[in-house]
Amino acid sequence: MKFNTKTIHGGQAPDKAYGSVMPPIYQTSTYAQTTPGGHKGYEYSRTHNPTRHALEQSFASIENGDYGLAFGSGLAAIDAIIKLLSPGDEVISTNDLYGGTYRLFTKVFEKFQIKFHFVGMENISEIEKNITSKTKLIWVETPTNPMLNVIDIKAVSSIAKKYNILLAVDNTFATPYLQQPLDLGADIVMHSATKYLGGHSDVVMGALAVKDKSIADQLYFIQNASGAVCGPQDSFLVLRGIKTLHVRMQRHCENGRAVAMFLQQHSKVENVYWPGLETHPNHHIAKDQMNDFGGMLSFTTKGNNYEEAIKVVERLKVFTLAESLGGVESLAGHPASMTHASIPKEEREKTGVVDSLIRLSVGIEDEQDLVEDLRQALHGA
Ligand code: P1T
Repeated sequence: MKFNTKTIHGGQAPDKAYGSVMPPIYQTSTYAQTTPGGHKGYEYSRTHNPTRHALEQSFASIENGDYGLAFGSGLAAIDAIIKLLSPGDEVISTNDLYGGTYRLFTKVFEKFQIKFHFVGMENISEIEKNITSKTKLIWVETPTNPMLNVIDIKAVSSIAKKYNILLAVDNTFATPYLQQPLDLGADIVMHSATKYLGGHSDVVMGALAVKDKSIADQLYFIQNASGAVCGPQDSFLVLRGIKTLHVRMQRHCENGRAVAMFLQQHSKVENVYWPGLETHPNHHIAKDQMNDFGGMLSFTTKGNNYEEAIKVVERLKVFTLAESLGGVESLAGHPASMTHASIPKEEREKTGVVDSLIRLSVGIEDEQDLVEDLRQALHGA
């Protein structure tokens, strides 16, 4: 089955009871048993729920995995991955990453003696320099949030395999429409399904997909034991969202290109970060690893002025100033004060998250309306 068919049919068959084409919303916490243990595969909805199960099969299918898992948020999915580790273990992570992931790593898991090294993985040799006998996981976000750095998953995977280290890839920005990390050698692929998979800014959810049964079994154990699962209604909404992922992504990519081209030639704009630009330092990797370049981009205004950047995002009318990304509507954010405020200023500035940085999640509205909105917002800058 090809990707555009998997989004609609992957892992799903008409419901056995009445043939409903969409999996029903099994809004139940528990299931009747005829005798203790005498049930139809479902006992309690933290452990299994048929609507969630249909969604988990869809996750596995679109990521070319064999096992899928759904969680109550992207961070809950990351939390489950880190719980594969033990005190004393070390993790090497991309140095540019979602602020909430950084906070989870440094403020929650460091307390449990897990050590995190944040490195610029655009230069692959940086990873090997930080590997010790305690390194158990490499955490890659690509493209990164918010600087849109592109990391060579295949190259990182060859290092991970050489040292027998797990490789997890946060595929939120790219989605499996653009890149399929398990096929490039990753052991675990993770999503904030809140974003493009759901696609309509109406659900908070996390997703994992893996090929290896023993990793899947450990993750299912953690999912059930820690209990950060999502409900059936949200599972249904994300299943519905995934059915249009490929058509939405196609338009996100087209509009992303139009906006990047517009910003690149604008006199008030300093830098544009979008992997599709030939001037992007990792464009060659993106071209190789991704099918297109996505709808996420960031830019800085000339003069690196905090107040000026804030005024630009306030003036936007079609773009909504909001946290999050990946929905059909265009959103704008100011990472330094919003999504990445939990990263200390000196740390975030090292990776380029300066005060004038503005991040755009380019939606699927009319391309000209989006460009005109940015033109008027930048006008007074
Ligand atoms: O918000 P949640 O569903 O828990 O997902 C966390 C997360 C994980 N990974 C990446 C790459 C993300 O972008 C996010 C969430 N990001 C935002 C809310 C944001 O505006 O960047």
